[in-house]
Amino acid sequence: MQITRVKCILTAPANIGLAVVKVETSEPGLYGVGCATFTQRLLLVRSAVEEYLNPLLVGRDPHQIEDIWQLCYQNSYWRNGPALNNALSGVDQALWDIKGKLANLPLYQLLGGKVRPAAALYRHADGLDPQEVLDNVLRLQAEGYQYIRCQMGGYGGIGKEAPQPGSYNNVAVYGGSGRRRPGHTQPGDYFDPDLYARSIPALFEFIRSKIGFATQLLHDVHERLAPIDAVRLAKALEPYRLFFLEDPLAPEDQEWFKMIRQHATTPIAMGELFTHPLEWKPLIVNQLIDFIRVHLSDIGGITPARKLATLCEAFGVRTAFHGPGDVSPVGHAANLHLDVVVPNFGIQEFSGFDAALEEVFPGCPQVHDGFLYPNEAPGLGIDIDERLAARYPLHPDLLQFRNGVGDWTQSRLPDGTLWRP
Ligand code: GCO
Ligand code: MG
Repeated sequence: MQITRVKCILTAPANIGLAVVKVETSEPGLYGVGCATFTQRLLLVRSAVEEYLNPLLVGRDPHQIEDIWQLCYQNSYWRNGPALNNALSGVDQALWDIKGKLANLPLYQLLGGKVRPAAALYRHADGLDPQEVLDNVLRLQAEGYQYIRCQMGGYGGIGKEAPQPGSYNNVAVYGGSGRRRPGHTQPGDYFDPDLYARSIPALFEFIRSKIGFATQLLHDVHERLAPIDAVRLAKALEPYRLFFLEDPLAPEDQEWFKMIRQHATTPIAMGELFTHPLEWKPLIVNQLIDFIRVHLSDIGGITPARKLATLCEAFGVRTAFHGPGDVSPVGHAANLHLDVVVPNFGIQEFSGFDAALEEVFPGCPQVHDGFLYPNEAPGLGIDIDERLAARYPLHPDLLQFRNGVGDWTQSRLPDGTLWRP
């Protein structure tokens, strides 16, 4: 049996650009699918898949997953990075899908079998004020969710202000903080880290006073704070007993995790931006984080993720794989097959599937009462209907990530400095 073609399909059923790799084989009707979604740079991933990996892999034996993974990883000499890792993940997940189809077993069986029937999920509650966040928490509780992430005003918090280039003395900004901006700042998604950091303990005080402590609560800092302010926030949130505080620091600020540990017992989750083993290794072996939340396709797929989960197991770190809307349903299925087999599973982030996604991706895993259940079909148990996928082409702006200058990946501090989104 040989690989006959490796291609990359781009589609946006829920208006988020997704990339899915299909590996076809010489066996009639036998193929696999894998998630390769790097929504901000989809064209780079497609080029890596179709112009580099396809010629490298055609003619090879699809059984040899580890060898093919190592080949794709080493072949460019310079390795890692989100574009190459996503392309590699697409191939890797598709090969595991094929392996399951050949064995006529769902992937979780090949990975050792279930240690739990389903994965507990966390969903996101947001709102512009504490009451609106609470309303969304109550709605998710009523739907059966026992883990809820609370944000107020999205990443960077409340009080964001529309850009006003060239104007002086903008006083009444940032939700009444009175912080001023210098003149002639550039357009961007302005936020005030201080106002944000102060608003979050107050939010959790309010939510806990209304719902008590039975439901687990989480929060994502999304690297918006200066390191010492992240330390301060982790400490301030202790009384509200978070399940975890997510991405309190940027990967570049690694050394500061020690400081968080010295000052706070709030559990720490980290890693959706990781693409290189050297980013996670020190944090795990020095027990500086509690949950690893890598984005499976950004580290290269199932093959490295199961090794990473095993490394974490040895150091008491639990998994919390990244599960936003810019993971395709194929990627969510891959997360789930690992979630049900790893002993050190923590939680699974989930963004929900709308009707269009369910239609384009037959076999989407199903949610019951806050848990996500894998299906019993062989391999990943999910497919892509290419004809339907083509009905949701990417608008050129989505395809090339030509988002407006005021958009969220052009975040700025009150004085105009560009900051991490
Ligand atoms: C999360 C994430 C996402 C990312 C997104 C970037 O925790 O779900 O932070 O919302 O921002 O995946 O494209
Ligand atoms: Mg996050």
